[in-house]
Amino acid sequence: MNRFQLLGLTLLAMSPAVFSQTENTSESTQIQASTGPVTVNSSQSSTLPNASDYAVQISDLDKNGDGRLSRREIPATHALTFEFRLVDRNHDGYISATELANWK
Ligand SMILES: [Ca+2]
Ligand SMILES: [Ca+2]
Repeated sequence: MNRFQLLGLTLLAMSPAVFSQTENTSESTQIQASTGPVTVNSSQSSTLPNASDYAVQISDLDKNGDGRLSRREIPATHALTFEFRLVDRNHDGYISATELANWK
């Protein structure tokens, strides 16, 4: 019983705001394995890309200053993460300023 009670409290604590602020990719995977897809569905709906994500500039996320964005530099919940393959038109693993401009 204690395990179930703990799990319930954990799920209650995971509000959409928490999901959007933390990198929860591995965390949500664990939840999916232990409790089924219900929690995962709610987390997916709460992490849909924000409209403001589409106004991003290279300099906003370019942590190493090389003028392009790698997957590591983009937050897990950012719209660019979901559309990386589409935006990276030459499939070099990086999003350039030109590719980002074409995305908007
Ligand atoms: Ca970079
Ligand atoms: Ca590219």
